[in-house]
Amino acid sequence: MKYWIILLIGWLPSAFAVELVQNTASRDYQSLNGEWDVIIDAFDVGDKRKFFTNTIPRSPSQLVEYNFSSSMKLQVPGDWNTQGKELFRYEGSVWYHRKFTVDKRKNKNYVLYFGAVNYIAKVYLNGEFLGEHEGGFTPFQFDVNDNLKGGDNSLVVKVNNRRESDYIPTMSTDWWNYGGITRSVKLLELENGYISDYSVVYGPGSDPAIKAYFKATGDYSKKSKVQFRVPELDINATVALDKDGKAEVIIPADPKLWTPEDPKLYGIEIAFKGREVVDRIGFRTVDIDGIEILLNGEPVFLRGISIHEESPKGAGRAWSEEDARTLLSWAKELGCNYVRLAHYPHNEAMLRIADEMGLLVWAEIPVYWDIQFGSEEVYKKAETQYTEMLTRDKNRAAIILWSIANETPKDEVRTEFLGKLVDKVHSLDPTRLVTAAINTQSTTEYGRRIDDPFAEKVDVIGINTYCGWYEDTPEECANYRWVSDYNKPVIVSEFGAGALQGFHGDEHQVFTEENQALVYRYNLEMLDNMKDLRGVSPWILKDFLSPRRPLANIQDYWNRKGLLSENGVKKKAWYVMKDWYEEKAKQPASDSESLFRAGN
Ligand code: GCB
Repeated sequence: MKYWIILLIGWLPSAFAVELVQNTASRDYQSLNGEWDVIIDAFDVGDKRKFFTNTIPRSPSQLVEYNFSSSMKLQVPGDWNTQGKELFRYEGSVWYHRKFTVDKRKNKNYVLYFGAVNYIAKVYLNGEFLGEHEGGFTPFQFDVNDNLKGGDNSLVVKVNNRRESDYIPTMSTDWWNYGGITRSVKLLELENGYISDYSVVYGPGSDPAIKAYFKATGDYSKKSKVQFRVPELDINATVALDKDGKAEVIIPADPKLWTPEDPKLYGIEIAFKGREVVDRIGFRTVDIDGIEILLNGEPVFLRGISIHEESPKGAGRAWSEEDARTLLSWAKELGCNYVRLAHYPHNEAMLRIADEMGLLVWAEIPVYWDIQFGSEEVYKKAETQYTEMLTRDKNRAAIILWSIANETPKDEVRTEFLGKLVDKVHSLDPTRLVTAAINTQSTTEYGRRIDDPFAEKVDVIGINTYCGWYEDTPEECANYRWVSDYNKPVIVSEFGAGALQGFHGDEHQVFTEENQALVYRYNLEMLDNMKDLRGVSPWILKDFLSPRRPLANIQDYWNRKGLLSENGVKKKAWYVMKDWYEEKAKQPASDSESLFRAGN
């Protein structure tokens, strides 16, 4: 296809405030993963004693009270909690150090890229402070052209995971506060001028087209051209950059659309100044129409499961492609076409493999429970975390829902904060839907009423409900009738019950597998009666560590609501859910118009 046009309009997920190199896997880089030296610094003495200078004692008479080379070692990426007994419950500072060697070349741009560090990272290269990043689950980077030396370099990162009231998340969460450099570290070796960011999406309409955006960084001129190819669609377009190094283009195209059943991905190539970046992109649309969620214009029912980013083999942060494949394969085995990636941005492998496997995704940041909604500073942090996640993941077809928050108090201050964030996310990405997990429904004579004013702001309403576990008896759930004040699709984003795998007994004895299965059965009857229901993601795929779950011999600090044990052994409720999904997959996704609108 040779026909292309340039339009400079802003309907793409594109012009973001944060600088992040898109698709680092397709760049030249030196991996800085592996063994790092660490010093545990519970009392934060390292700043004053200048650990970042990595001073090596010069003579036996010189007093230097730290030494990286003789200190403890930890693997990066990886949380520290599961790498040493003394660190299991540790919350505080740990200094990381490693050396690396660079054959520094002229006409290259060097960028130091961190996949994620929980929660605060202060980064020093060769004794110089590069900067600080806040937020435990999103990437960040530093331009290191001035600080990087040819030959040996010394990199020091101070990591702190102490919880604070003005952080996101804040003091209390129902998951383990894994600290450390939890995702890969890369020294990117980029060209002098390079395409730092891009987005490629499908636009429907009477003239279907692929819309692409490119942004160059470094050395480019107004005349510089980007070559954009999608070989399978015979697309080969030459796009000129504007003075800010940006370009947008619309190319008429009729690709095979990405669906969960047939997750077709197209190879794309972006060539600039002799260097090519490659990616695999799915083309699809997502929309709503009343209570329907439309994927490529067709109603879809989201058969999902909630997932924490925890190792399939037990405790520890998951980060690898192998972990992602295991977790998402379990979701497929359960009969899912959808996953809720709770409660923070998961690693990039989860999104790329969801694209590959055909799993639709709900993504979220940890605006969880009672963060400081009254603080403008905290609001800015939420925007930053959202922007970082969106910038990294905007090219993943799998993501259809950006979730704003989980279980937040129903009051004006929070509703204003979240409303602002909805508007921001919509403006950053007009191609996807916005949702939130809401647990503040009112009680009626017959069940529950969705009437939280914040539900007005979102495209799709997420509902967390623990009927038969935290409230009411399992049997009562079947009689629940839900009404909604809003003509919008509803996803039950959480329901569930705890069970210790292998613990058997009476159906009404809590924590037995039988009881969990019972709670599931009655909740599924409740869901069968929710006419606005267009998706479900029970809580949760597998048991996960949580400091809030101390019950000895049952919980032992594991939240036991998994359909799988912490090591992946199936509980009885797994089969209840799987059977329901099997039936659901045979039914049409849409139902008649809601019979349960409030006031009907
Ligand atoms: C919830 C939270 C989730 C908890 C879950 C539970 O409502 O959203 O983070 O883990 O309940 O197990 O209580």
